[in-house]
Order: sequence, then structure tokens, then C-alpha cells
Amino acid sequence: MTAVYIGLGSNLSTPEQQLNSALDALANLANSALVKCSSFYRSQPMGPQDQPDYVNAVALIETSLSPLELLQATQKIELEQGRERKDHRWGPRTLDLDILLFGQQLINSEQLTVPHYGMKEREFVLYPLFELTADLVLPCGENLSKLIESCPLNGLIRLV
Ligand code: A4P
Ligand code: MG
Repeated sequence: MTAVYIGLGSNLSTPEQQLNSALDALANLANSALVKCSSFYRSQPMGPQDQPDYVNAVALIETSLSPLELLQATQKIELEQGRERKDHRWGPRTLDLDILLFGQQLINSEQLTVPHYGMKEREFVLYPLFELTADLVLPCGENLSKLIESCPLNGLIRLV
């Protein structure tokens, strides 16, 4: 089994319900177990500002699926929750599931880049991840606690 961190994000159609449904789906994933999930956080939209705030969280699962099998599964969950892929980048979405870390693996294929390319700069990824595993070390050798020090909250609010 490999420990995998998944970033969850939504800013359409009652985002907190979207995240809860996604967690149910992750808990029912084949050959996998949902270990824990961070609190939900409200975050300012990164990218176009004419869209609602996001709700973000990070989940830890253990899985014996391969990285591509997991990507297929998470994309299926996105589609089941009404995700539409639009042309313009970083637009609003009902559900986004990003594979942040897959054990200590480095993956650079056409379909998958792991660690996720933006995770080291995003407050809505780093703070929930820190809540789950404060002593996490990334595959590149960087400490999560160090990355947090140079990452402003940018209005991130932990929801109860
Ligand atoms: N892909 C490659 N690597 C990965 C990975 N590690 N995890 C590929 C998941 N997918 C990965 O994804 C496009 C393609 O990326 C997939 O087909 C897969 O093969 P997508 O979900 O269709 O596109 P996207 O999410 O719109 O694009 P992108 O660039 O991945 O956006 P991000 O980085 O996901 O950012 N603001 C706040 N506050 N909170 C957010 O969560 N999210 C975004 C989207 C914008 N602004 C946000 C938030
Ligand atoms: Mg994405």
C-alpha cells in the first residue's frame, strides 16, 4: 500500500457537499482505504477573480492502485459530480481532485505530474497538508514546515 495525498477543491454547487461526496467516493475506492481528511478551508480563488471562493481540503488514502489507475478513478469521481472541463484555465468547478503526492514517487508522464506542479506555493494545499502530517518531507527533500513558513495565508480560513 502506498500513502497518497489528494487535494480536493470546489467552488460551485454547494462546495462543502461536493467535498463530502468526494470523500464518500474515496472511502469506497477499490483496493484503497481513506485514512483521514483535513478540515475544510475557505480560500480565495487562484486565477480569475470573477468566481466564487473555493472550499479546499486534503485527504490521505492508502492504495495499491497504480498512479494511473488512481487518476482514472479520481477523474471518474469528478465527472460523476458534474465536473465540466472548460477551455479557460483555472475556471470554476464543482470538484477538482489533484494527486499531490504518491508515496515518495516522482512521476512525469503526459497524464500525470507528481508531486503536483503547484502544490509548493498554494496555501490551500500546504496548510491542510500540514494539519494532516506536520513532519512531512517531500520527495525533493524539502520539509513541509519550511514551505509553510514562506507561504502567506492569503485569506485562508479554516472552517469548523
Ligand atoms: N494531471 C497531471 N498531473 C496531475 C495530478 N498530479 N493530479 C493532468 C491530477 N491531474 C493531473 O486536469 C488537467 C490534466 O492534468 C488531467 O487530465 C490530468 O491528466 P484538470 O483537472 O482537467 O484541469 P485543471 O484542474 O483545470 O487544471 P490545473 O492546471 O491542474 O489546475 P489546478 O492546478 O488543479 O488548479 N483556487 C483555489 N482557491 N482553490 C483551488 O482548488 N484550483 C484551481 C485549479 C484554480 N484555482 C483555485 C483552485
Ligand atoms: Mg486539477
